[in-house]
Amino acid sequence: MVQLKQNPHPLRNDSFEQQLRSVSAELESVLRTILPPPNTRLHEAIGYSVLGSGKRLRAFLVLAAADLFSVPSEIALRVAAAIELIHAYSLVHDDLPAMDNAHMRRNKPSCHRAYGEATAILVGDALIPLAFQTLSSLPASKEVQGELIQELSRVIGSEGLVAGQMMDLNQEGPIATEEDLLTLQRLKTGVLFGFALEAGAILGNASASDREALKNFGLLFGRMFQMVDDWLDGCGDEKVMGKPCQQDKDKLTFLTLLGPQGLRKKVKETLKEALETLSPFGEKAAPLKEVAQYVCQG
Ligand code: GRG
Repeated sequence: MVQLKQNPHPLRNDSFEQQLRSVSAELESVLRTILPPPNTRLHEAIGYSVLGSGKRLRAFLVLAAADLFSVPSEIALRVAAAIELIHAYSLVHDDLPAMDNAHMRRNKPSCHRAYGEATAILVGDALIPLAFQTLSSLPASKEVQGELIQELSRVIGSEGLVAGQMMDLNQEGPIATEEDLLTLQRLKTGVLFGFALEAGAILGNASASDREALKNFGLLFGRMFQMVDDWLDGCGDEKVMGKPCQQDKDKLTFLTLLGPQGLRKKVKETLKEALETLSPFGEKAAPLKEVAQYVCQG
């Protein structure tokens, strides 16, 4: 059995920003126990891509969802780490010259700019099995491990994240309608947020209806997140974003589709809808409500 660190629960602090910082700090220590030591160039590049930055929203969502069912934070943090490893892989590969060709990520040169393209591809390749290894060594029942592994492999595969990336690169035809855009964003962004929430429910042996409600919250959260990301790309500050803006001005995005005012209205409506999905959880869902409101501030 893996030895778990007994720390105070990172969601037991008063302010939301403090909770997010606590989750990030706890996650960072768990990630350091999971990642290989920086004893090779590949391992160094893995650490470069995973540690030290990122908002850790997906990790926060796992912790907040798991806490609804009183799952120990030490277990939820390991699942959060697995999701953050997958997220890091997707960013490293998304930045590659054959994809978005992005030079900066998290306020520093993207992995391929720092270590070269071949190494960046291999960093992503190595992060995927590391995430699944983390789930398969989780101190939880085989059923819980199995469900997490099955669902994560589904959402990141060719009917999930990878399908979203294909669409985003126009490899499945042009993104022409609002419906195309909603599908693209659900696959590229929504499903991993959906899984973060569902993972909390799986860990907590939640009822089917609670699990569904949380997954729906995650999907709406992802849509809202992407709407705000589009708004920031068009109207935000590069220094705050840590990456160049105006990258999507020639694409169909929520901003080009709805305009700044229409987009603000849509974000508000989506927030309302997302918060409604949390009604079965009452007061206990406060951290989830706060993270949704935080994301909408942009
Ligand atoms: C399969 C190569 C491949 C990619 C999958 C998920 C994805 C497609 C690409 C990731 C890149 C991307 C721009 C996704 C859209 C969602 C998004 C804005 C991600 C950035 O997430 P943040 O802001 O990142 O939470 P931090 O750095 O805070 O962790």
